Amino acid sequence: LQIETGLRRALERDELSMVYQVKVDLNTRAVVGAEALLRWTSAELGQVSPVEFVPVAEETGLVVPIGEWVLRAVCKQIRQWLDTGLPPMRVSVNLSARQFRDQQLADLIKGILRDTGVKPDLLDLELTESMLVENADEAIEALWSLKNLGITLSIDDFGTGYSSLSYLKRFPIDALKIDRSFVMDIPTSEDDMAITQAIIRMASSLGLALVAEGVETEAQVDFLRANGCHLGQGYLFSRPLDAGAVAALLTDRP
Ligand code: G
Ligand code: G
Ligand code: MN
Ligand code: NA
Repeated sequence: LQIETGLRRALERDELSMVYQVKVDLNTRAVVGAEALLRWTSAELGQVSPVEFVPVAEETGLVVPIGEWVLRAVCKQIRQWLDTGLPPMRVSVNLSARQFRDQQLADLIKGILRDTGVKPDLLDLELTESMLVENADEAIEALWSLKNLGITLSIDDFGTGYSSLSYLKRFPIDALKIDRSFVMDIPTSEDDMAITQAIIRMASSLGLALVAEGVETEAQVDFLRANGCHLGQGYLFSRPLDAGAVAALLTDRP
């Protein structure tokens, strides 16, 4: 209840902010994009993790105005990075199930892109498998309405849900993100390595880009590269950073 009450006021009190975690090319370590992650610093509760408040936002419907704030904040940030002369970088936004089911989502995003003057190919949306399998035909329609804007679509936490191969083929998606739970125990868990290899082969045969999540060690990088996964994200490369730190990171690199 405390979370709900606080969350209702979070927007007007300006308690929400975004941090960004980069995605890198595992071969060159060049930054190829970033994932936007929401942060809430509550006056009463202090830092609250999205793991705690996103489900509450989802249940109460607050995720709709909050999700709109996130999309706008991220596009404004992309605009600002471009205006300061940084090279264009695609940013991924995590979408909640409720936002995805909202018929107005595509129009909302179209308006935000127009208002901020951000080209659609600089925006990516991360969805989860469970959002897609529940009502596959409706999901495909919703995916196309987003895809037709010119943005890209990724499946987050891949491997933890129940996507069948045939569904994956029907969805107009661009990328999969291998869930951190499979990456974590490389190179000790034979099972996780086998699953990771299977996901890499599948993504490759479906022509999908692939990002490994939660990369923390060089041994994981070696395994992923050797098996054909060329993009990664994780604490080994960078923790989530505020917008200024991201700009510094991009500027520091030759
Ligand atoms: O790194 P972090 O603790 O921020 O992420 C925890 C979880 O919260 C992840 O599952 C992430 O996808 C989710 N999350 C982070 N930011 C957002 C957001 O803006 N919207 C939604 N719906 N989920 C988010
Ligand atoms: O569900 P989603 O993949 O969006 O979750 C992103 C979450 O994963 C965020 O909470 C982020 O801080 C966390 N995260 C990102 N990289 C790493 C990592 O290398 N190790 C661990 N343990 N968590 C990570
Ligand atoms: Mn994500
Ligand atoms: Na993820």
